[in-house]
Amino acid sequence: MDPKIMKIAEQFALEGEIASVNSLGAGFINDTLTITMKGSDRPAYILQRKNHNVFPDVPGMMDNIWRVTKHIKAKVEAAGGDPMRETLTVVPTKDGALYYKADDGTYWAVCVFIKDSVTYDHADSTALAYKGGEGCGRFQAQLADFKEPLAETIKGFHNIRIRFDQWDEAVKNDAAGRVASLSEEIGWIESRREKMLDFWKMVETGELPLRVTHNDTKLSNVLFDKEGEVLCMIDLDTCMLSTALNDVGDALRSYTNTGAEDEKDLGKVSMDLDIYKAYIQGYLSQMRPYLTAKEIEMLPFSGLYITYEQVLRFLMDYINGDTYYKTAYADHNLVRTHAQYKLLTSMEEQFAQMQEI
Ligand code: GN1
Ligand code: MG
Repeated sequence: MDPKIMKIAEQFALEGEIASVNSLGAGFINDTLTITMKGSDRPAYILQRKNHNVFPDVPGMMDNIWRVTKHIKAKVEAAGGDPMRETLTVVPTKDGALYYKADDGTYWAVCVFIKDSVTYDHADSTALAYKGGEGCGRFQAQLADFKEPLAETIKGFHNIRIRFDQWDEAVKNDAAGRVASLSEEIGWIESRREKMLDFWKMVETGELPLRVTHNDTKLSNVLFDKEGEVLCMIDLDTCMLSTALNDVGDALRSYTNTGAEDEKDLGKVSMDLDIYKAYIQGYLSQMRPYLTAKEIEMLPFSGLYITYEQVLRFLMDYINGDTYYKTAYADHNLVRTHAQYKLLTSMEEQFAQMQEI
């Protein structure tokens, strides 16, 4: 075991003695490890290196997570649930801080590992999509009365106006010298610019209200128990104020895709309408009492909005020379761009049916 990692794990107020720390993999942004304590063969904690380039304000981020999970715990307790399983539990350092800054400048945080839980990468049944929608809807509903200020952990995260500022800059700078070869892909972004800004204007004017949202609602960020019931939403790094529709849109982007996010065979990529319907039903089972008529009207478009934004983000990272997302091979971000664009066009083709549902 890496003694550096061991030393970091030892900074936290863990119960017992550490037996081992192992990599858990996954995520594009942070590095995630599990901590197993002596006398047990199962992990007791999750240790994460928080990506400080992506999250410039780690203290603000951890403070958000602390307060949001505290709020949810009170809700779970009032409903007779288990507050240690139905939301994340942040474990402070021995000094009482919510994160640890190591000598090399890296930032670390620990939460309790929720035992007997599962995550899924693909929504291959409508039942699973419904449950995921329910989980995300419950998270938003539990936080509907959370009125404390929250740090904006990534500035303009799902704000397409800010994304266009970054985009224009990236295309102008052409850091990796790739722009000349990308005229078709850049055209995909430009041809929809006004339409996407029109949606965001509704957030700017208040026509679509701000709520406490998760902002990274892919299926693998929903934790299930072994019986298939949702325990809680995990990966709360991007929890902040936005429109509720961004959570729906990001989930639709992830759940309804019949292919992988980075699928090379575009014939495999499309939007599954049955999964769409099931997700929306699950979500509305929790959130319908809170949503305005305008929010409900815009549910279908939210899928297009976030999928478009993801096309832009992958392509922008490719233009910038792959500085944001972890990549596994040279053109990975371009492959992701094409696969997400295929999904976007599939949503556009089925938009009338989405609205009907
Ligand atoms: C990133 O790190 P991960 O896998 O939770 C990204 C999301 C993207 C997603 C694409 C903070 O999520 O916004 O939708 O990759 N998170 C951040 O798979 O940028
Ligand atoms: Mg994430």
